[in-house]
Amino acid sequence: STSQKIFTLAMVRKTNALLLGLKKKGFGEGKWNGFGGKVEKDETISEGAVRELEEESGLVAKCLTKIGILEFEFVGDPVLFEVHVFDVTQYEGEPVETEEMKPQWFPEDGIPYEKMWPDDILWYPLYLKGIKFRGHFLYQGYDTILNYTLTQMDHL
Ligand code: 6U4
Ligand code: NA
Ligand code: NA
Repeated sequence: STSQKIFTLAMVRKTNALLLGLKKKGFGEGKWNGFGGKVEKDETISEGAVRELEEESGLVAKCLTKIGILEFEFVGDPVLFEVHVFDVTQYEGEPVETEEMKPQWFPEDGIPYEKMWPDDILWYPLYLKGIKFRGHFLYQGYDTILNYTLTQMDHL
């Protein structure tokens, strides 16, 4: 039987720049990524997004907008990973390096896709244009997308 794990991914933006974190350990180690993690039993998905962003970057989100839902399957793994993606345009604090992440601002035309999950180059352009989306990706290992769907959404 298939089980499902729910994750958050917070995308932090300022004018023409995006904050990414270099993941120092765990799932996605060595990749540049948005900030997030597993949603816990006692919290909503939005609460999880706010908590994980603060744990990993030091920033406190003041305004979150859900912009996408991404599903990941890995060949040989029965778990379906569901990642809820949020745009964070208002926050308090300054990014700090944490145990998990090293934060850095990137210009929108200088995103380091070659050091990111291979699905990111597919959906970031929608995100950066303000288009909501739903995606499903079948991975073989962590580097190869065997097939995927990506759909623009009016509502999530
Ligand atoms: P623990 O176990 O508490 O240390 P936790 O921080 O809860 O870990 P983590 O860091 O394993 O969870 O969560 C994975 C993070 O990676 C989430 O923010 C979702 C994100 N993520 C997963 N697949 C991704 C992908 N293909 N593209 C992407 N982000 C992805 O941009
Ligand atoms: Na995390
Ligand atoms: Na966590």
